Amino acid sequence: MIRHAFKMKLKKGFEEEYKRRHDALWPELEKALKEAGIHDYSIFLDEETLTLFAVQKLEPGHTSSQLPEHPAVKKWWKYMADIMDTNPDHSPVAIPLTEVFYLK
Ligand code: RM4
Repeated sequence: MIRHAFKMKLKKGFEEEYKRRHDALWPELEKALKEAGIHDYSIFLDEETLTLFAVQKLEPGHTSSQLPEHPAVKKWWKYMADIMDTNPDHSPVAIPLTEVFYLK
């Protein structure tokens, strides 16, 4: 089991909107993430810097590297692009983080 952590960046003024959209996460996106072997997925917001801290578990044999090709993911990224820092393909700018501590 891999624990994968990364950070993204929210645009100013969209704190409530970001939460609102995730409270209403599309079932098709949830299905795509779970079928790719992702679970226990949290995103926390640092309200001071607008850094979004994400941490997720990847099951052995996960296919998360194929998610950018999934139609639901592409659609979600396009939908979220107005409120996050994104790459030209609408994917969020996601910077991997290094684990330095873990208490099980
Ligand atoms: C985030 C971002 C991530 C996605 C989550 C569900 O805003 O788009 O890529 O995994 O939503």
